[in-house]
Amino acid sequence: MQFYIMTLFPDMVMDGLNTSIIGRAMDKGLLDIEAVNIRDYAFNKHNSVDDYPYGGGAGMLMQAEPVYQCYEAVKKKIETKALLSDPGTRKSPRVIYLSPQGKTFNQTMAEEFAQEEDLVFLCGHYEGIDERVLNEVVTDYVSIGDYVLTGGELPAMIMIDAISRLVPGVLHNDVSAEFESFQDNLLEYPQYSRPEIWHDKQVPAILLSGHHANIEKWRREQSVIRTAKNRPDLIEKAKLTKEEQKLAEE
Ligand code: 6GU
Repeated sequence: MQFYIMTLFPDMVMDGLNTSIIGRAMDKGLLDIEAVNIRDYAFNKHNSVDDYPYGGGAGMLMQAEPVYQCYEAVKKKIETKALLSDPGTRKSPRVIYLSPQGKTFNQTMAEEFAQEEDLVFLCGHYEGIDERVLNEVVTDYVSIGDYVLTGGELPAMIMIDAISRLVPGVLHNDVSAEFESFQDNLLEYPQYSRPEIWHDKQVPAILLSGHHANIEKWRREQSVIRTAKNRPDLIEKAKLTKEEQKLAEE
């Protein structure tokens, strides 16, 4: 899978994604991440890419033309790659604009984006981007939550992390992406490793019993209790048995 990130801060994105699991997946050739600097497409002698908003107001806006030229350059990269590998099969890439005005990112969206061959992220800064270029190039408006950040780089990195771990081969074992939080709209159960006693605290005895069916039942119950306590909004969407429903109401 190939990610392109249109940004004014390419180092921030590349430095942040080069480590750990995502870095290893890049080394293995499972993922490719390329940051493209919007400033390289500035069209004036000062290399500026921002200007005052018409109608007044606080702050500066990113101008349409550098963003558009950057997008055209990314599209060319994708087309060139497609001609080399599978001529004539590449459709226009999805272009994700990171903004608090977008639809809130979730696991279902991550799974949908993970099906794409190429994904393009557009990171805004200052007070935003000229609406006209957004209308021409953006296919998806995505927010990562109800709070305001200074730019789209961290949201893009978060989305790339969530999407990348769903790409086959990126995680050690492909099952570990299946049994986890948000499966069935339930949070994950608590987990324990050695030693058996730590700071006078015992590992729950059932986990040492070797009785797999009981362990599964206990884990499911823990998930229900935890979700009911921390995320009542999720528990409403979870499909629970009568017994589990009771647990959730306690
Ligand atoms: Cl995607 N961008 C910015 N600037 N702030 C945000 C956000 C995105 N999602 C939540 N807050």
